[in-house]
Amino acid sequence: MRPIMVAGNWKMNGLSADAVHLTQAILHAEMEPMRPEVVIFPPFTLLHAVSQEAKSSALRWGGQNLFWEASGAYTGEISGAMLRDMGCRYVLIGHSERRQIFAESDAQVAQKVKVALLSGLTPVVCVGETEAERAQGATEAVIHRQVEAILPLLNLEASQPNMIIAYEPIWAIGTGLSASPEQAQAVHAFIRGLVAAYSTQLAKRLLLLYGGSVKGNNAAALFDQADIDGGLVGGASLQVGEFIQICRAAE
Ligand code: G2H
Repeated sequence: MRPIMVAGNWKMNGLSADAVHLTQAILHAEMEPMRPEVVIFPPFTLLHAVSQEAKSSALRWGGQNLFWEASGAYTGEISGAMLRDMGCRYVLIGHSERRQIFAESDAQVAQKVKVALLSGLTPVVCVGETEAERAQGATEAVIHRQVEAILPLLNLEASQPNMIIAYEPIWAIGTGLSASPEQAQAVHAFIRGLVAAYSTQLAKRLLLLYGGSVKGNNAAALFDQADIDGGLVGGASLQVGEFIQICRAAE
């Protein structure tokens, strides 16, 4: 049986006081011992505040992005070692907002996954199709292209997968219109099948998160699906009560 994970992607929201408040609220929600594993992805500026609050708890945190070089003249960028220095275990890579607004390509996503792994971080790699691609019947082709770009980086020698994949249909992000559990399950099963072509063992153990308007009232039905191992939560992760309800739906 796979573990379950609920991850909160705060995106570009929050100041120090918000980070302290949100982190303390999660810690006080009496979810210890935590099942699911709860991970928060604050903006870089809040990583220190989160780490100070959460350092002796089961709560984990990660960065929302990183750069593929280790150091140097790359103004405004953040390295894997810098994230590790902030106590991060995870890093989001290839979120659709990075792919769409900052034109990140599949090749760049793969470079970032590679450097995350070298830095000792677990990448949470986001994939997903646009509304137009779904309407054209191209969902599987898009997911296939995005997933195949990173699968050569799977460590086939390891007993556990070295990455997590999050399926986030772009038409469901921040729109309030979540994919139905059946729609999400179909794509998750497709992704697991792609991984199985590399290793059936790793495919069985790979965590596949769903993201896109996950809320307290739809999380349980999504997490009940056979190939959905938790959620990557955006807007609702900024509302304490809602986020905790989502975590409880995964317990
Ligand atoms: C998708 C998701 C979090 P939201 O971006 O990664 O955001 O839950 O607001 O749709």
